[in-house]
Amino acid sequence: MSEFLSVDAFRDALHAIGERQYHDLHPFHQQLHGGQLEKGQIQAWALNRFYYQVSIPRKDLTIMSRMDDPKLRRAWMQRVLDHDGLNDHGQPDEGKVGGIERWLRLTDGLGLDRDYVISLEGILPATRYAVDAYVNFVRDHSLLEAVASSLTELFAPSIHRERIAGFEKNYAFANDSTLSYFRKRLDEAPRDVEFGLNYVLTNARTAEQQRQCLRALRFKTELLWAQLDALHHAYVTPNLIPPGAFVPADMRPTEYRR
Ligand code: PQQ
Repeated sequence: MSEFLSVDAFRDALHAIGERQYHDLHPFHQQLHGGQLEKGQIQAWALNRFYYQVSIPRKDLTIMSRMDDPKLRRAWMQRVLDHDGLNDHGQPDEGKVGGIERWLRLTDGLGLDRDYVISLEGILPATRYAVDAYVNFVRDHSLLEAVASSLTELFAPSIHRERIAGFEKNYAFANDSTLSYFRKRLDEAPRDVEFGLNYVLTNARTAEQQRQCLRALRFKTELLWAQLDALHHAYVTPNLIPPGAFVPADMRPTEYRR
């Protein structure tokens, strides 16, 4: 049995999970940010990641449905609005455009058809399973574990900064519109994560609860990692695209036969 950790030791243990296994370490991200991917491979990443984007508000609303305290729900509500936005059009309220619309500006800039992206028809089987696992996790575990699972956002601003710099340096599609999602998250994520981290540090009152939180955060890093494994397998090497999944214009899909 592990023992109860001091607040500082518990915080360090949460951070250590990010150090060890956050998806900034994944080769797919390193190639993406380092300018080593072709446009079709980046299209595949953005298309698949769109399912994560649209599922985040479903995940946050699932968490909210488990909260009894209106104050807590009000605070958490901001996350849903950040992604869903208060309008879709930009002018004159550009600041109120949500993350989903901003992500679609990225997929527009990459030359993907919006209706196809929104249809989710081209995503990889593993993307669907990994993302759904997140929504199911927050439904099926304690509220404390659900909040803890969101704490990968501790590590997201640094990957977003790396991505903005890497895209600007390496890819012609990088511009204010295609980067707007990531720039906006740099303001939003620190506020979310401060709240979430505080909640977890305050409400994990036993060694068992601390352990559950650490496991929840680990589970989350794994589902992020699994998405990149699947992208790498389909679109980098061995480049085996599952039947029905998106095929970039410059790739010839393997024919699967019985
Ligand atoms: N994670 C959440 C969450 O768990 O509630 C919300 C977000 C993330 C975002 O809005 C993100 O943009 C985001 N971005 C990345 C990334 O680009 O690597 C990772 C994560 C994450 O760690 O879950 C999030």
